Amino acid sequence: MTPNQFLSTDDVRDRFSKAMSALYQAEVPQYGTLLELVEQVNQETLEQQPELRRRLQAQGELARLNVERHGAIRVGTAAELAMLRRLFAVMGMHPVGYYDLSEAGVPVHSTAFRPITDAALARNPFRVFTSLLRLELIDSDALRQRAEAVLAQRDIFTPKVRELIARHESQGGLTDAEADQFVQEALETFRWHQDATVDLDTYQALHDEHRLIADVVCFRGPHINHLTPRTLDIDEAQRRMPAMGMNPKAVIEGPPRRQSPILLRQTSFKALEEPIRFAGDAQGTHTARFGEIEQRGMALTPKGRALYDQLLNEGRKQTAGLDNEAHQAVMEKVFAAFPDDNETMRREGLAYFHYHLTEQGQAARGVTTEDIDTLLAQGLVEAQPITYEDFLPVSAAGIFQSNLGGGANEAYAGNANQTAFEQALGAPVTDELALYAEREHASKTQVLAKLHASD
Ligand code: OOG
Ligand code: NI
Repeated sequence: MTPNQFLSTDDVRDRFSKAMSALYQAEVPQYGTLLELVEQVNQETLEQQPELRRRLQAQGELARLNVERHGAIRVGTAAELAMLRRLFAVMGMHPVGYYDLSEAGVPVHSTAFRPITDAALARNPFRVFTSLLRLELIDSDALRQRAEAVLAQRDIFTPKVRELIARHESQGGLTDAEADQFVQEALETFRWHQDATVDLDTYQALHDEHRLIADVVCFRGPHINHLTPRTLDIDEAQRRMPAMGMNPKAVIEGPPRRQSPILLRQTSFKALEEPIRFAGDAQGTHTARFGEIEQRGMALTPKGRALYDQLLNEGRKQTAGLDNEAHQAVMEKVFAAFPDDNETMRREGLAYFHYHLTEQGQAARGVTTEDIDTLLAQGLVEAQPITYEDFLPVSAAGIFQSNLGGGANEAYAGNANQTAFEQALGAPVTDELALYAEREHASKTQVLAKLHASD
């Protein structure tokens, strides 16, 4: 069989993300309402801001807007994480970034599985924030061993999906029919299970250590715990949530509202309390799943990110306990120190940009200058901000905590261990900043090559 008889990994991902969205809508009806709300706000925003529409169109982001989602799961063992890496690879999703949540009192560390090339991101940027439970952070030997024993009993993958992953690896892809089967079988890993694998006492003991531990250990699989659409106006979406029956968390995480949005702003609504049948037939409830929305802005360079982190920390000292309106007002004041127009941010090296030729640039021949700034000034080249495709550890901690009822344990802090995470994963994670830098660099090289060509 020749490689072109295989479906592209981008198509497999697109099918899977749509199937996942349908599954989650069936499992959590409020997610369907959330999608409607986001779509409505996005439509209105695009109508009110033709300039934004033009920009998104030019960046190739308008087309992906309606398919754009991220999800999150949490797994319990190195073997589960390593197998997930192979499963996501079938869909062209690779581990990017390392997030240490122990700092925020949550006993996990994480990566994001996502597409990495310009073309794959434009097609469907589906991402899954994936956390690995850190049982080594549990103090009690007895409880840790109990959790390990429970996890050792389960297989979160169907035999068929294991077979299809191996086939993808050996033959270099999946056919159309195999891809459909893969999507159905892979979905089984992410599905919700009403039956716990443990009795109520075990659940309670793990829950008392940390709610997250019970969530990871006590079920047959790592149920998808949220699926997040991308909104163009998160302030407006948050405002409208209560009227649609959703109770948003107190504040929008991340940077404040800006002319030139940076990184990522996020808000979520509380987890649902769901009925569970425990081993031995006891009835109880568990809360795990929630709703979230996000607004994405531009990716920052290490210099821009350092400024963001510094201002975020300053802001956080002044915002404890404030409601969203007051919180945002403080953040806006603090972030006045962060330049808020694309050109200044580009010149100062605060954000990443994608360079392309203008119409005039496309007609030009034999240009000799190598200097991008000169070419921009001459109108031959245009710079567009590169969208941030990743996550933010402080925001993620806020999302975890608001949905875990504030369950933070300071004893977990100070335990970043990227090496251990990569060992469990069976591969290094890609540095997200290096990826943006590469994409910026490649666009520059391409533009210069075209302008220098003499024919
Ligand atoms: C993941 C929380 C982090 C985000 O968007 O930052 C996250 C989880 O609760 O498993 O999804
Ligand atoms: Ni999320």
